[in-house]
Amino acid sequence: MKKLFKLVSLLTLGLFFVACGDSGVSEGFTKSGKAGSLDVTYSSAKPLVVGDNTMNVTITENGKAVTGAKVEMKVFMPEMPGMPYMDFIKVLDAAGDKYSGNINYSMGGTWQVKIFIEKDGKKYKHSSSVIL
Ligand SMILES: [Cu+2]
Repeated sequence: MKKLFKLVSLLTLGLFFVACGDSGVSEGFTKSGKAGSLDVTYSSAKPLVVGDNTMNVTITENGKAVTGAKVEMKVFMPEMPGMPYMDFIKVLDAAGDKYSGNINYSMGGTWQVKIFIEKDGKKYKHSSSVIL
């Protein structure tokens, strides 16, 4: 019941953000793409910041939610002059059709994003990037 309330709160919050999207205030982050035959969306209710971010991933196949998958999110920054390679890897927690977890972006700049999905013995990969 508590979970349901939380979900409803999040949905309400989501609607609020959509409704207020034009103001540019408190706008979240969303990005979508493919992982083989899967459609992957990853998002954050708040704009991405340097440090901790709660990232949510939803996956569909032919418009149908993919549940029971193992979803791992990896963000990394290649080595640059004066900066070593850095990454952050997390197996996301599954709740129904939503996978979520904390991702720490340790500095500003462009982060490569990989989302690894294992479902029914098959492996999929979504490649993306975010700029902080
Ligand atoms: Cu860097």
